[in-house]
Amino acid sequence: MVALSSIILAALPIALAVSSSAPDLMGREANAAQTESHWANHAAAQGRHFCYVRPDADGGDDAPAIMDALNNKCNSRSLVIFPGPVYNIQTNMTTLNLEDVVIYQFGRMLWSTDIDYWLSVSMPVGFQNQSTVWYFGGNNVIWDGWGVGTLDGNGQVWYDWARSQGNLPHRPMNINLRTLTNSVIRRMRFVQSQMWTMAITYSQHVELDDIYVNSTSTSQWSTLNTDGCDTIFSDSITFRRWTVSNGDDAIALKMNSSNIAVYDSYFENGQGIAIGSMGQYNGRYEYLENFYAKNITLKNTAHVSYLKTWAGISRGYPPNGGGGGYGVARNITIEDVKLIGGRQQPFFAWQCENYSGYAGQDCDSSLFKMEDVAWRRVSGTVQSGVTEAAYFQCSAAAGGCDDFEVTGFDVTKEGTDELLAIWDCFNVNNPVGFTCTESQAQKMSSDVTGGHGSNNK
Ligand SMILES: *[C@@H]1O[C@H](CO)[C@@H](O)[C@H](O)[C@H]1NC(C)=O
Ligand SMILES: *[C@@H]1O[C@H](CO)[C@@H](O)[C@H](O)[C@H]1NC(C)=O
Ligand SMILES: *[C@@H]1O[C@H](CO)[C@@H](O)[C@H](O)[C@H]1NC(C)=O
Ligand SMILES: *[C@@H]1O[C@H](CO)[C@@H](O)[C@H](O)[C@H]1NC(C)=O
Ligand SMILES: *[C@@H]1O[C@H](CO)[C@@H](O)[C@H](O)[C@H]1NC(C)=O
Ligand SMILES: *[C@@H]1O[C@H](CO)[C@@H](O)[C@H](O)[C@H]1NC(C)=O
Ligand SMILES: CC(=O)N[C@H]1CO[C@H](CO)[C@@H](O)[C@@H]1O
Repeated sequence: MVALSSIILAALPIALAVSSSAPDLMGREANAAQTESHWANHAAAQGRHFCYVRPDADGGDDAPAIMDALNNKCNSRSLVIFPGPVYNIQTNMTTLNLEDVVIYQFGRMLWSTDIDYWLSVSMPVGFQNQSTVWYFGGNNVIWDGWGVGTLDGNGQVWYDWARSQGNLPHRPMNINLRTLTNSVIRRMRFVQSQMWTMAITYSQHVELDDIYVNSTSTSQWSTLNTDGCDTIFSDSITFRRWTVSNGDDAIALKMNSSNIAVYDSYFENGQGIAIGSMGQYNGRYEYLENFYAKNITLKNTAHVSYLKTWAGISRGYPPNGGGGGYGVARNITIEDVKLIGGRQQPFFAWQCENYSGYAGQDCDSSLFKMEDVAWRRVSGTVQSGVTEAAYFQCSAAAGGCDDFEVTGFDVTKEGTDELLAIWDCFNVNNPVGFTCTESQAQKMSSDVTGGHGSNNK
């Protein structure tokens, strides 16, 4: 059936084949089935250099050929086709200077499982000791996977190796979108990432549309640290129609992220949307501002969203220790949320991050300010053990949190119509739309060990 339709579609006029508004499956089949000469003509018509990168016939390492295309012949004003089916990635890649390049990826890039090799080459991302095995950047790049193009980190070997321990040194994320500007990544699939799926760093004006992320473990070991995407030192990044199924943050904003937006997305099993953590670097200022999310469905996630800063007292060093940083998280709005079986408080904020031992101490010491945060029209259910709507631990030294708003809240315990009614607050000034119920400071440590998530911070 599939083969037959590809043959028929391949014979159809080009106009249908390249129309991105063609029905999804037909569009994909038609394009995957196009010949090299079809794409060569397409490139010529647009005055672009052309690269058609086939996988190595003997199953050897495809990374050199991919880099050669993106760094040399097809580095600028180009069309690059990856017809597939499978590219074996056995060495690390750096492709940073693309200019006006269109990439159509129909195949799957599959990373090898040589953990020792990858640990030996993983390249620094420049934050929290995070590292990667692919630096990708450029200007005016369109990278389109037509719903089939896939990066597959072969993550199960990493999940089994990590044995549910967080932030192991040199464990690489799949890709670091780095100094990427005015670009679009769409219809791509990212599965079984080695660590984080991706980080976007030093980038501006990037849209990521119709993205599928799934990192699922089949063993007893978890997919801790398999974040969908972290933004760091970046501005104007838009996520549309993401599906994320993983064991950590779906999308996380980290140091100096601004004007980040998420629309029409579905997140399951992980932590939800993370704002932070922040203030991890002693004495350093950072900001997270102008975040907007709308129409988000979360299933079996820890939270809708959580904000976290480290304590004001610095202990240890990143990635696993830190604190003493300051700055501001402000103008954060999350609207039209459907929650299905949330695992913990829908809303969470706290200012005393510290990995082990000192979690929950010095909670009033952070100078990091959190303000102007709104959650509007949040409905759905949490699992039966959850009692609190929110846990907001704001730091006294920062003057507490200002202008926290929750309106249109309708979250009940599964199987009941019992609305969550406990709003556990510390130093929340003039809450809007909710009333803080009496804080129970002594409850704190049990709430905390109950797990706001010992994730990657
Ligand atoms: C591969 O990794 C090594 C070690 O991090 C680095 O020196 C080298 O530049 C990297 N090569 C590419 C092509 O990314
Ligand atoms: C993080 O990086 C710093 C600086 O390179 C290094 O001193 C430290 O040991 C690293 N920590 C871990 C846990 O890898
Ligand atoms: C994620 O992958 C797992 C394992 O393949 C699968 O069972 C699950 O349905 C996938 N989730 C989504 C949202 O596609
Ligand atoms: C909300 O997002 C979902 C995808 O998660 C999409 O199917 C739906 O059309 C969106 N709703 C609106 C009103 O845009
Ligand atoms: C974060 O932004 C602040 C304020 O602009 C700036 O001082 C700081 O250098 C930035 N941090 C980094 C690492 O770029
Ligand atoms: C708040 O963020 C939104 C984007 O979500 C932006 O349009 C608006 O201008 C920001 N408001 C302020 C006061 O910066
Ligand atoms: C993981 C980590 O760095 N945690 C720190 C929490 O605080 C204690 C006390 O100073 C440090 O020893 C830990 O390193």
